[in-house]
Amino acid sequence: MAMNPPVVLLDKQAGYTVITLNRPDKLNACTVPLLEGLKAALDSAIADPHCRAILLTGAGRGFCAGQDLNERKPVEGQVADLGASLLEYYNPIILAIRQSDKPVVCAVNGVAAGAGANIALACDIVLAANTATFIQAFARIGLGPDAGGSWLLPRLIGEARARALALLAEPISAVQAQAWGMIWETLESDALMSRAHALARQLATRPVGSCAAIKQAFLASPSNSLIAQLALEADLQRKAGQSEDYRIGVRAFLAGEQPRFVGR
Ligand code: LHQ
Repeated sequence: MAMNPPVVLLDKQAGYTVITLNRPDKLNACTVPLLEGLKAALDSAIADPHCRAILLTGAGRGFCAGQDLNERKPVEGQVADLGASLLEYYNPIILAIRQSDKPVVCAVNGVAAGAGANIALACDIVLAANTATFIQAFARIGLGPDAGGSWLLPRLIGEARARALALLAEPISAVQAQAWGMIWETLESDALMSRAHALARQLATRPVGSCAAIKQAFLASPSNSLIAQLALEADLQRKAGQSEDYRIGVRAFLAGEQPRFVGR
């Protein structure tokens, strides 16, 4: 009997891990196995001491079309609990990306819709093919924003644009998304993956304490006062300043050499 290919692929490279959503015929729409596979892949990369950066992408012509609507078809006489689905599957994925100390690069290879768009936007550095589009598709099917969209978007592009994107549910091009500061960079499709791998490799050589301090500081910043954030920065810097990588970085700078960080 032919085996179905895994719906999430995990590929360990030197220093970083590539996670690929793999339902290309359905634009990597999220079924329960895909969501479970993505969470398990993230957990495994986060726990892997050899992994210092994560690269997330999609197979085929789409990045992720959001929830697979076949799996969440309203059924006459039954009350579906989409909130439970968010609590069980989507929210832990967004939190894993944001709360991990490891940088997550997202290579948006094609359309990113609904929760699929917001999974991409939760990542630390988002690259996209210049053919890709982002769609806050929720209002097209009678839903509100989820997977962190109503938190992420206003912070990335400001409230006026975020509200209009959510209410109109129209696609915006990756080029427009970059111009608005929603993502880091757009590239020709055939250059996307080599650039994404290069970035992940570069991040994998960074001192892990720096990445952790950066991610923890940015995670806390939206809900902190300046006073609280200054105190947090001092705490994080105290810890970073005691690391072996700090000693290596400063010694290399003063000697005019390239640092070779050891990851502690
Ligand atoms: C799909 C999907 C899809 C199933 C493409 N489902 N098959 C909701 C509920 C529960 C809890 C949590 O959160 C959420 C949040 C959400 O994510 S709601 C938003 C769900 N996503 C959408 O509404 C987007 C629906 N898809 C589209 O609008 C289009 O497919 C886009 C604009 C993404 C791409 O359009 P095209 O490039 O024209 O491709 P296509 O429509 O022909 O799709 C290709 C195939 O993928 C097709 O299957 P088929 O067997 O006919 O070739 C589609 O049915 C399938 N597909 N999205 N979400």
